[in-house]
Amino acid sequence: MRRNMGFLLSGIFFAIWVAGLWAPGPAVSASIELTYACFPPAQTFPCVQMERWKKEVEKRTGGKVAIKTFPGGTLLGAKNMMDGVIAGVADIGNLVAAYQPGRFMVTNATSLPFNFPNSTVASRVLWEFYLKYKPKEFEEVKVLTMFANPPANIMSKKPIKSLEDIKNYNLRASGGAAQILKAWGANPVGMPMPATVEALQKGVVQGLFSSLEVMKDFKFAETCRYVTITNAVIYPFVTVMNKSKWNSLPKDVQKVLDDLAAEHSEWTGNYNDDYWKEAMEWSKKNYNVEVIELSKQELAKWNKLLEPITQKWIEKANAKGLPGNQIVNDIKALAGKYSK
Ligand code: DTR
Repeated sequence: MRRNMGFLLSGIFFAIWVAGLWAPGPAVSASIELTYACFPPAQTFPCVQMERWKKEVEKRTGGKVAIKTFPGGTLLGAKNMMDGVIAGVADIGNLVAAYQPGRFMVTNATSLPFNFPNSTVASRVLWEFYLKYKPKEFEEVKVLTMFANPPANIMSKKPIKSLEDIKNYNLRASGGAAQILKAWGANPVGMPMPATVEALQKGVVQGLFSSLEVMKDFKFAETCRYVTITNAVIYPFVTVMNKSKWNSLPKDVQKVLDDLAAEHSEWTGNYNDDYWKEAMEWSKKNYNVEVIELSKQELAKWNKLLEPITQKWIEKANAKGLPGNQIVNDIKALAGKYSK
């Protein structure tokens, strides 16, 4: 009886296994396959938005397009994303413009200290600003969408409550954000986000300046038990596509990607604005992280120190033949429009 049962069960398992092999594939097999590279680890928001974008494109093209995603810098890293996409190493890539300040000067105007209230507003501003200026810096690629992280704050090993506390303190930041730290008297150390994990462990830096979701996603809460709220600046993220790959796509597919651009920018903003709060709850619960709010007078002192940064950028832009004043005024006007 037992033996018969044994035979019966193995028969059932065998049948399931065979059926698995014969299981029909997806109704439509994709005729266009695209690769998409993202530099930080899979759990971080740049990769979360990548997976959402992939899903939407595959759905909206009825399965005609399939996207193979490469999180964690497995295809291209933070600093070679743009060149890698131009060269066709990946068809699509997501980059942080602030990691190459000189190369993306117009787009990086959005990472001047404008005090955007959140990621959604900053993302919408960024996309509309791009559509208006279509800056030359992206001439060699097709820009698929743009979005911003939530405003940056200080995460540190010691409490920072005043300009005295931040003086000569080694903090990691990149691009425009580094200038902000400098203006406050800190010692900015530039590197892309993934390199920060080791730099903190080795003591090369004592903290970092970025949006707070990284407290959970990179487990910075383990080493940085203090957060000082400054909300000074965002970093612009750009999704770019190889131009000849874009030109080879059928018109209906191009339309799906174009129609998704603004909506996806806003989706990412909303996701970010919810997620950083969850990450901070996690950080407080697991690591007792203390959040420091500067007094109004103290914050006014900090903000005052940032004023020359925008002025300097305008002069530099003008010297390059760019409409510096107009760019800054447009960003401020868009921020006002979307903050309402
Ligand atoms: N603030 C930028 C960009 C950034 C914010 N969160 C993440 C997560 C993963 C990669 C980059 C970023 C920065 O500090 O680099």
